[in-house]
Amino acid sequence: MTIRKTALITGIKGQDGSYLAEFLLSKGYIVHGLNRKSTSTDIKHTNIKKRPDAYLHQGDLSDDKLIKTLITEIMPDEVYNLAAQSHVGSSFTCPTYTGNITGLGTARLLEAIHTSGKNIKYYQASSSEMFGITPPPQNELTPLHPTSPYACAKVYAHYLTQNYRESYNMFACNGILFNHESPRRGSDFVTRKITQGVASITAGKQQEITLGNLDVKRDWGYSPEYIQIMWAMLQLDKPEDFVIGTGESHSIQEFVETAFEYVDLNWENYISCNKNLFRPSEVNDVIADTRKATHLLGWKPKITFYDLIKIMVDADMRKAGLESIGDGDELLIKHFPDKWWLLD
Ligand code: GDR
Repeated sequence: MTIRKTALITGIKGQDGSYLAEFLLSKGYIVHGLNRKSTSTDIKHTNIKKRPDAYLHQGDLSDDKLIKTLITEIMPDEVYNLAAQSHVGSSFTCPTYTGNITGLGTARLLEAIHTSGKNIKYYQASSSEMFGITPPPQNELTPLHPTSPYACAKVYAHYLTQNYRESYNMFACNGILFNHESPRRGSDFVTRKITQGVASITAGKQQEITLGNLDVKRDWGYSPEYIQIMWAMLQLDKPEDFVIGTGESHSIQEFVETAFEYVDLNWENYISCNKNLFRPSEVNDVIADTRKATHLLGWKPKITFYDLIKIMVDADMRKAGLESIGDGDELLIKHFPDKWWLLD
């Protein structure tokens, strides 16, 4: 008889958390998830809730007692720490909250795991934001130079994960993930704000999209691919840190141009810029150097920048009550015939 594994996912209602839950359930895991009351993303997590092997717990990473209780009562085999105050722009207006959840929340989890006495494998959602102004390409050895309270909190969590690994021989990995998006991305992140706006403009329900800095560049991939590599890291023989991305960057303007082109509109008629949406300091460009992940994990992303935009626009067209253009859905079926998540 095979023994079923149990996983605890913090941030289970977020984009990555919901995909990861579905992925682990499809692999036969029992999944516990922590989610905070106010999660605002429009995730259809009902598919998680309805599953007999999935359990949702309400609360957040500021609650020491809850974290300890969850770890000691569930005694999971694997913990995926995906919860965070994850909006970089907002971290400038709520730095202490960001530090408490994104930084100290990690300390609470690691300590609860350490004192549980069980060999629990731990995945920490580290971020390309930690590289800040250090020029691309960036890999596991690139110096960190964070440029936001969010990134500073992530740097603390990143080093603490390494520290618990080295001090207590814990199986703890940092996945330094570059931007990864999907139709489940919250609409306060730039990609979804654009694709939702494009669909809404096409439906005649919106006149324009107001954005901040269009010149900055990001290395954007597709979230369902990224959560599978989180799991793969915890299946290795020894814990390591990995950079995960696509290896190419594009500007916000290129994203805008491509999304409008897909629905046959000229972006210049629909975009306005507002300086108030600029951040006090920026990460100008990031490009993942993923040679280590390719070598040790077989990492090779299938969905390109252009595919990602098609998938996201198509999903938002459907949500706006329109016919999707079509290529996006075809791409998903082609690349993921054994698709374990629902089409959004
Ligand atoms: P990011 O994602 O900060 O890279 O962090 P986001 O989509 O918020 O911003 C990307 C870039 O777009 C510029 N931008 C705008 N951003 C938003 N949100 N809204 C706008 O209107 C807008 N206009 C321009 C931003 O200035 C920025 O440069 C994401 C998060 O998921 C983090 O939690 C994660 O760690 C990193 O990706 C990797």
